[in-house]
Amino acid sequence: MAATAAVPTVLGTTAAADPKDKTGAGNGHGNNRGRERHLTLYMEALPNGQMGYGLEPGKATIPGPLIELTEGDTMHIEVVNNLDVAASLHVHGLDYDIASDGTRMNDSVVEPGGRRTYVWRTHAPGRRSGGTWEAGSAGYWHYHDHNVGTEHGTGGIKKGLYGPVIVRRKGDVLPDRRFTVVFNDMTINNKAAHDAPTFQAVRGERVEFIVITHGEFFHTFHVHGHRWADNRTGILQGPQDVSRVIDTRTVGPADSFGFQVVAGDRVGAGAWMYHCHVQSHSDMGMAGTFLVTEADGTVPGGTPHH
Ligand SMILES: [Cu+2]
Repeated sequence: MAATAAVPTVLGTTAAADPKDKTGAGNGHGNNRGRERHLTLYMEALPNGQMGYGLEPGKATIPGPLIELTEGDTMHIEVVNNLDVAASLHVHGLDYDIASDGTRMNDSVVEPGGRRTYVWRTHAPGRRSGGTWEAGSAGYWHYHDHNVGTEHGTGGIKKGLYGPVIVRRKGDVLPDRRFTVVFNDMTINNKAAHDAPTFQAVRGERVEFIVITHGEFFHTFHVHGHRWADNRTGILQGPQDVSRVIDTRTVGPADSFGFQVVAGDRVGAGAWMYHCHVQSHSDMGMAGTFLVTEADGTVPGGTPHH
């Protein structure tokens, strides 16, 4: 059976929580007091000239660890640069001061051998003092280097310095499994063509995909046999929810989205393909397997072959 891709996860519910619950200072409207959390990320060289983020020295992965927060949380991330080039941590979608921008322009990169703490804040939806409605931070986001190669991190991203972020809203349904798919130029998660990761689940499990694109191209994420609502979570809120139900979505560079499905729902276990649906891209190897097994581990039709 194919090995399942494993990326470390920093869960909102367990890891790295600081019991000292603070007042939510800096969270804007203050009505959603989250936790102050702390994390260390190591930027490290990987084989074949690649680079990654990891939670421990020697444990870097591509993509980097999945960092999961709940609206209101503040995450303090101390980044240790074990690379031989200056690099950084830049996040999308969250709240941060300019000192946590992770850019050369704002003097917030980490020199080789150095450390720097970046602070990410999140907030719940609410009404501004002026009366306008403000969206919350909840969503499928991502982080990446913004310095290696060029001042935009073009080289760092290409080599694998990127990772997923999920911000939950209180009360969101939690998945049994989380899978990250990053279309990076013509690779999936920087894997060689025709060697895309296999994501494995048992029929009936609630599975979450987070899909991110980097690099030079637009892609269309598609998974066989499963469909989702094109809203924040992928789950319809009820019969009044008019979100489109889709099974393919276009993602351009730095775009990200995510959704939850029930593995094999109405279609059963099987080796279900997922792939970029730009035909030449899938033909060139941007395709992998969402392997849904029965509870006993078997797969109708057998395990995938190429
Ligand atoms: Cu593509």
